[in-house]
Amino acid sequence: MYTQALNVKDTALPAADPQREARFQARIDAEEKIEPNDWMPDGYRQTLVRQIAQHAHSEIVGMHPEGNWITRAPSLKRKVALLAKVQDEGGHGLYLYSAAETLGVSREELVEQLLDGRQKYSSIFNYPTMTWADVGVIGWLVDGAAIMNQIPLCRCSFGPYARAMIRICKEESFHQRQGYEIMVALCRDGTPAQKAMAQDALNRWWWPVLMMFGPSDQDSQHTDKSMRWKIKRFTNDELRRKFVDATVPQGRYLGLTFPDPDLKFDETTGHWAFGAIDWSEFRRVVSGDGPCNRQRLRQRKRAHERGAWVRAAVLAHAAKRRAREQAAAGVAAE
Ligand code: BYC
Repeated sequence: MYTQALNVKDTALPAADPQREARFQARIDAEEKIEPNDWMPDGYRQTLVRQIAQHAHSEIVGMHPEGNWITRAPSLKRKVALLAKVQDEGGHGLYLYSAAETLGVSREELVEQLLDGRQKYSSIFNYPTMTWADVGVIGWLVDGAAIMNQIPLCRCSFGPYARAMIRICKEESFHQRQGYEIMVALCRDGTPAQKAMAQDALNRWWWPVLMMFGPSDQDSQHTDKSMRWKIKRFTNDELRRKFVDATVPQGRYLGLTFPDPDLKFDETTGHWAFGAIDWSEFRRVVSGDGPCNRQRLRQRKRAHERGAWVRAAVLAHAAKRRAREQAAAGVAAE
């Protein structure tokens, strides 16, 4: 739906055009949406392509950790819900690739850049799903963090991204609830062994989930510009803090303990204070050396190769249909 009449990057434009940039910034400040055929600074376009592509790749690679449990879900009801959730993630990836295509890049280019390592996907999907409780924790925490980060993106200044995010957020909130409901079943209605399994999953995922929000504000190289352009509405640290505040009471209701001895409610600020994040782990995972980085990319490459015949068939079908339509239009014109 976004792929008609694309605004292809005009390489003849001068590198900087202060007047146009000022008019562009005034539109952003007035909360107008920027649409694909509107003029935009190169940096704005590049930031969006980078972020939207990384987001799309995260949705697609994010299907793997949970997909791992579809065949082993503990009941038919759980299997149906998980299957639907994983399919939704595939759908989110497709909306996002379409939104990126309005900026003049093709989905093929973006997928190629994911597969050859030039583009990233979220660090969180490089961790393994060892038990069924990991599926609960992913829904509760990973989707919970995703919603916290993505609700503000519904107000992103770039129209196609903002509109895609509205639908994605509705689906993500269902994902979060299905995850939390698994946690309730394990922790409040389950056996001591099930609760221990849930605690173990929380212990392994808590810190990587906090890293999902990105580096701390002082180390985030893109936040200032993205906030000025209203691509981002909150900084990484602001969203991380909101997430911790929302999540700690949920964990307490489950009777779980967060793996952070420094986690405590600060009466003066009204927020939960938490311990130091190990940023060396984040950097290691983002640079390709996390527990599952190699496996995830291997799986994606294999899936891409195995899907080659589907892409060829779809293109051949589209070409045949176009030829038929053109022939029919030619007959009608005679
Ligand atoms: N992992 O300047 P910063 C989902 C990179 S999918 C890897 O703060 P920015 C789901 C960053 O790219 C969830 N890399 O960047 C799916 C930059 O490097 P480059 C995905 C990260 O863009 C299936 C550098 O660090 N959500 O919910 O201003 C199942 C400096 O960072 C990460 C999105 O993609 C990371 N975690 O802010 C379940 C949301 N964090 O590119 C759930 C959209 C940072 O210069 N994206 N980096 O080489 C965003 O909101 C922003 O891009 C971020 C980072 C907050 C993630």
